[in-house]
Amino acid sequence: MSFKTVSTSHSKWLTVGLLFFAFLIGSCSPSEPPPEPEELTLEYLMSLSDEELMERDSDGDGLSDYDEIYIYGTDPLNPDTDGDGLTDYEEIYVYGTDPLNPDTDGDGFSDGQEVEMGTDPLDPSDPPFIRKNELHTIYFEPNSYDISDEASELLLENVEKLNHAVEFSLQVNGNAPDEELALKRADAIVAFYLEQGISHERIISSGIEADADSCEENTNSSNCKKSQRGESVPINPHPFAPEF
Ligand SMILES: [Ca+2]
Ligand SMILES: [Ca+2]
Ligand SMILES: [Ca+2]
Ligand SMILES: [Ca+2]
Repeated sequence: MSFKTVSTSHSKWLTVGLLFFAFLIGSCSPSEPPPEPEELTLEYLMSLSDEELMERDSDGDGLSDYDEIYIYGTDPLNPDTDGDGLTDYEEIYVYGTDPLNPDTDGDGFSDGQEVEMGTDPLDPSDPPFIRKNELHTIYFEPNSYDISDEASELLLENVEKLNHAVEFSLQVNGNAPDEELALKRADAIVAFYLEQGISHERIISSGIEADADSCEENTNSSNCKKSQRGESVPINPHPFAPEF
């Protein structure tokens, strides 16, 4: 009976001693990381060892925290650092684009948009693009629908752009104080494009009746000039337009 009591008291002391020893080791250990916070921060990740960072992929994009922080300079807590729709991993290992630049080739379409469109995110001339005001507008003499030599040259430049950006179609607008003349002007421009080999399917045309009073006071006024114009407006075939 008495032997049993002594034994219990011994084991009690042994347990206390072991716990104290464990506490000492624990509190003295310099390499123990702070507990993982509920919301990960870069600060917390920076407190981890290289080995630990190499084993972690906090944002699940396929790149280790170590590679993101020390090799690529990307955000280890954001799978798409530059916000262009492609993950950091895809940019580095699949498309060869810059994970820190949303538009690697600088053509105005983001890397993600280019992948979606099937164009080359590393080639600024792909897709060939005609910007909104890039096609020339021509002007007619009052009451005429003849295309002047000067206007022909401008239209030829338009043809060149349309031949380069073959996926583009265009809207031709003839303007005139009366509808009949407006339509004739539109038709004249369309005929010019057809002669130059632009396919009929690519052209939509309309005649627009412009302000009939605009030329009465002054045939040189900007309003009068506007009513004598023939516009060629490019129609973007892509689901996106460039940023600039
Ligand atoms: Ca990662
Ligand atoms: Ca990205
Ligand atoms: Ca681009
Ligand atoms: Ca491109």
